Amino acid sequence: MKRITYPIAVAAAVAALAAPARATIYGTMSNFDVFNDTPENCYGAELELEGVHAADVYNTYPSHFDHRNVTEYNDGTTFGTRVTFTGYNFTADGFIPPTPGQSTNGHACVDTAGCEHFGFAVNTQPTATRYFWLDSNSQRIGTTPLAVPTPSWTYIPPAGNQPAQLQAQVELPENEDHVQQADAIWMKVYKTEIQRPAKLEELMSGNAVVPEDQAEVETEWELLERGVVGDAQDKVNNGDESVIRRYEFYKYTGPYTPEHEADSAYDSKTMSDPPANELGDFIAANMVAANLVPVALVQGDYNEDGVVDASDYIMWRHHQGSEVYPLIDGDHSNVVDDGDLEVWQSHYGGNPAQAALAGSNVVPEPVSLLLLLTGVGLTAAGRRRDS
Ligand SMILES: [Ca+2]
Ligand SMILES: [Ca+2]
Repeated sequence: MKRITYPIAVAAAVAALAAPARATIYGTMSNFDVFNDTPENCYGAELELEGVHAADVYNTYPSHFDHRNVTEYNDGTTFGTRVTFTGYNFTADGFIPPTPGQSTNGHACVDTAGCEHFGFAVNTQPTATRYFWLDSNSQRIGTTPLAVPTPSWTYIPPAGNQPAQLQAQVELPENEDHVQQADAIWMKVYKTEIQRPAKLEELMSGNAVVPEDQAEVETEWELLERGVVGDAQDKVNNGDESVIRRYEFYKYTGPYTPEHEADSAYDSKTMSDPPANELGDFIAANMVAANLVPVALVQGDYNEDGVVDASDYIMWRHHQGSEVYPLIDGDHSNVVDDGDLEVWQSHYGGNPAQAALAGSNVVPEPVSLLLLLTGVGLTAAGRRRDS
């Protein structure tokens, strides 16, 4: 177990030192659940990625929306990309405000009404990330972003005898609409490194790449308050290609000062956990990865496993007609359609002759694969002629 303290005064100096190296992180991704904490029913969501061009958003993970729209914005001082999800399809009534005290482990909302599971993968890291719920007219509900603390990364390349270093900072979103300062929350952080790039779909609670064991605890407990930045800096071992963190957030239920600052009795030197009366419900888990080497996206590799095979066909078939799976949109037509099947076919096994044959709904034995592929290939060709 490793405990790290966070001298806030040092953070600015570290950030300044590291600023020129920002671009050397090749991809960042984030995966998490969010409950609707607005007073209204929600029908859509908007993800705002500051400092990121639309072409650099290469994957997203919405669970329950029919449509995805990606637009760039530029207000003269900052630019970025907005990814807007509409057409909520889990229930007709949108998703309702939550029951107080509900919690999530970072993947529960994939199949649960009342909350939503989000993920995104970008080729450059955003300078800020904001989330908004949308009403039935696709308008933002309120002007304050959701209270999803979002880590940002800074990479310092190796120099001389010094190994590369990676700094992760967590900042609570500003809460400008409220006269009173937002509530404090507890944060616990787990960390691991792997020797290959992480994938968005892997960043879910329970997945083998996600650090969740006590031995992988990086920050035992830290109390976050508005304006306070939590950050961790660590050496990157040779060969590590991805650094993955799991952030857990819990309610702070301890006393506050008249200025609404947390008045906690927690002492990290003498206590392993916060006092029982200060540690409230588990709010959320946020899985975040930084890929330190470029990821070569293979055309037609719709499940990101590095090869173009029948499993990519299965991905394509399951999501036909969807507008929310950019990774499967091989021909960039903004919808999963026959054009993407053609992209898959032309890269199948690196062999165009094999690619004339298409897949099945199970991964079959080699011999039956050919038969199954032939049948489905004909079906797909027939549909194209009809359209
Ligand atoms: Ca594949
Ligand atoms: Ca397409």
